[in-house]
Amino acid sequence: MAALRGADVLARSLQRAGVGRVFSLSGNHVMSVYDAVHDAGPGIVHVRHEAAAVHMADAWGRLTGQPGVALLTGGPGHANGVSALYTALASESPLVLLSGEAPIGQRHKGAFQEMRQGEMAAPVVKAAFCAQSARTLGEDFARAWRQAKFGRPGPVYLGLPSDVLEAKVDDGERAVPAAEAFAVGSIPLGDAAARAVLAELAGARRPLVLAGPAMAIDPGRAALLALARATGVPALCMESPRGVNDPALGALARILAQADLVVLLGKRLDYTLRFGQPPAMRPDCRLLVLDPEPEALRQAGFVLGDPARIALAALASPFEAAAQLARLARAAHPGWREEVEAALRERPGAAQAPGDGPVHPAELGRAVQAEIERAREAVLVVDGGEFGQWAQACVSAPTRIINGPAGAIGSALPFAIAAKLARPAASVFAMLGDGTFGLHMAEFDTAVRSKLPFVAVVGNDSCWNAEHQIQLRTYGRERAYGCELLPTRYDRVVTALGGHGEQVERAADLAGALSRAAGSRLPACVNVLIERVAAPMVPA
Ligand SMILES: Cc1ncc(C[n+]2csc(CCOP(=O)(O)OP(=O)(O)O)c2C)c(N)n1
Repeated sequence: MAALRGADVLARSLQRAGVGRVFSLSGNHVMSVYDAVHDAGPGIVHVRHEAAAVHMADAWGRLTGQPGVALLTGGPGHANGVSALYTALASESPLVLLSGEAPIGQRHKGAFQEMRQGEMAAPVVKAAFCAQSARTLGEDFARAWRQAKFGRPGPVYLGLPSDVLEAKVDDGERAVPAAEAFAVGSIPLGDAAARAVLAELAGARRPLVLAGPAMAIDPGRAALLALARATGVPALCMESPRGVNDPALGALARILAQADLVVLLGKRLDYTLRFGQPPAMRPDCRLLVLDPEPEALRQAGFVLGDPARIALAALASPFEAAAQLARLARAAHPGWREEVEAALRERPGAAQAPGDGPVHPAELGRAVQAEIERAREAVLVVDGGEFGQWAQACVSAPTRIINGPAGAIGSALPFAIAAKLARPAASVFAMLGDGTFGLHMAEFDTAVRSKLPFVAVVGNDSCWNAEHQIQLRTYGRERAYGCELLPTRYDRVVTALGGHGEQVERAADLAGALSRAAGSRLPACVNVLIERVAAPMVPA
């Protein structure tokens, strides 16, 4: 039987898991893996910044349900990727980060780029560990894969010392795990607990089901819709860093303040729900906590400070629990679901009339919506900042991914590139502010090289406006300082990198520019000069 290097075992294990692409930036420690995938294993999308590779793996995980895989080099390469793990962690997105590490044989001797990489990743992953031998590397990868998917999904870090990658294993094929090693079970909600939940729902007047970001994916939204239909109880997903002020959830804050029972379906009781305290929630609002992690059940009582408000706490995978409840339910609560759905559709400011000056973000939103509706299949990607909130309020698509509860800006361009890879038939639109565009604009080169067209719509107000708005609100106009940007031609940056670029200064020119960009079959940027306005807000 043939001997294989650890790198070959890894490449074949990736293949066995069904990984078609890894998102990577090269470096000394992992060149053996590049060599190994040349023969067997996934293709490589080679990016321009390590954080972009991690963001791409994150989007891949959200769109396919299978962990996205990022492959980085050791030391500074790994460090560059770490901050993007936080976005995946907060969005509960399954991901495996593989980073090369200094050889085990040189550890503590001052090896090139030696760094405590697992410790560096630990606060922003579900688990972090390091491969110890070529023979067990395949099993390590399968373990990382299962951990990324199981329970509350999230990122897992596996370190790859370069001497482990280069070591030979006799009979190497046997070190590649069987397909079953990548299978993941789930945690069912028992029938008794399900009936108890349904009895509580039946006894409540204004119940709500709130799901966590793990369900903000196509099958999750479908499961929540089925649950709402079966129970008559509004069931929605919270994934915005603005929590109850999520611009895509209209008057959620008003509705939540009326609820007498809230089911947390894998949804953490955290800042997004104002910790369950009045006035965001009624002091007598009871909670049912269904979560795949025992720690989250304990945490809810701690955060609330009043365990008596928790009527029931049970371990369950949210998908399983939603299906189980829908199967056993009988619809009730006539009128309440309709009232909630109407409130969630409220969009103050969205009907903004066209003016003569710079384009209002709501107008831009309407133009993008029209383009999305023309597409046979569309994915909408939205980043943060004030423009991101307008986009989330005014634009929708059957599949949408946003920066998520982490509240970090910068993921939209990498997300869009991975989205085109995950959904080749879809038209992909990314909406982001001009400040945010700068974080990963070099990824247009990745998109051009990899032939992954999408349309980036930049709301260009020459400002880090979200922070500028904080200055206006908190310190006053005369003390607004340091958040100005230039009206840069980001469209020309994209043209220079080989893509399609357009600048739009008047609302009348939006439709033409967007449709040319979508039709260009190139990675495209429509740079729109917009009004500098605060995010939309539903009055309390
Ligand atoms: C990684 C990261 N850095 C900084 C911030 C703080 N931040 C949030 S929104 C924002 C401004 C974004 O500006 P832009 O993309 O131009 O959008 P605008 O708010 O102007 O519409 C900043 C700096 C953050 N959330 N994440």
